[in-house]
Amino acid sequence: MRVPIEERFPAPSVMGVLNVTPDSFSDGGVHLRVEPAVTSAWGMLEAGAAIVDVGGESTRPGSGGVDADEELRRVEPVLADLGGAPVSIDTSKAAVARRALELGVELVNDVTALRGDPELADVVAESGCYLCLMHMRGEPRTMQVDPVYDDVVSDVKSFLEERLAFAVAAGIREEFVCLDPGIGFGKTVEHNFELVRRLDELVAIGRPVVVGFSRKSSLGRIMGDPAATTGTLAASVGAAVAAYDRGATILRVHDVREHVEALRVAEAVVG
Ligand code: HH2
Repeated sequence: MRVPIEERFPAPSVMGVLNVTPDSFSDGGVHLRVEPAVTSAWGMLEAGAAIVDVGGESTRPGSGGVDADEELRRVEPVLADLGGAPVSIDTSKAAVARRALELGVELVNDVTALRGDPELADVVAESGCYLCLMHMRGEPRTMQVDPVYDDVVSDVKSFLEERLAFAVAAGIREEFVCLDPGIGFGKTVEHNFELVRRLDELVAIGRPVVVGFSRKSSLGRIMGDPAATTGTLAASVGAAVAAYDRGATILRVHDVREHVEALRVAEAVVG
């Protein structure tokens, strides 16, 4: 029997990112072959990651997506080799999630918050796995074209509350769901920082909050490069610690060891 997600992932927990893709914004091509991908995943777990998030489709700004067959071709051998390890699947597709669950993943991380594939809610409900619902304005191909909100935090909060209610109505247990503001998904630099600044308003929904600021372009842009497509490791760690300080439970990061060390210090300070 699964425990509630807040017991399985006490704050701060680190989710390591493993993109089995040729084109992810910061690590495209690095883990395309099975053996290096699996070695990296074990390295992340040894470095203190609570879970490794395996993805076979880039959702970087401008990307057009891949079909389920291609996504499965990328992730299936990696998941099969990682049998027994704590792994999540970063997918919006029911077919990919179904196979990943057969191979033992414990969490489905859906950047469309159950809007991408009408069958995904049933797959999650039937398996009894954990679920991450993320906010995205628009779709990856166009999401960074002039994103506008009345109030970004209120808009994201209403969206996440609505998607949580949708998930629960579909038979998914509320205590298995975590929520994510979707840093960089249809947001300006200022939107992203405001979401972290006012994270307590999202924490108030009552579900654990995931924040994935790692390496994202807003970190490079506030350093003064308006054309930055990534941010540095140090900037990523700063953002993760700030998010934890404002109530984030799970930090989704590429560089696990450094984040685990920084968050352990931040946790000791919090006491
Ligand atoms: N960010 C990315 C992908 N999936 N999932 C959640 N829950 N939160 C995020 O912030 C998030 C996510 C984008 O980062 P990455 O996976 O490194 O890049 P790409 O989509 O290009 O593969």
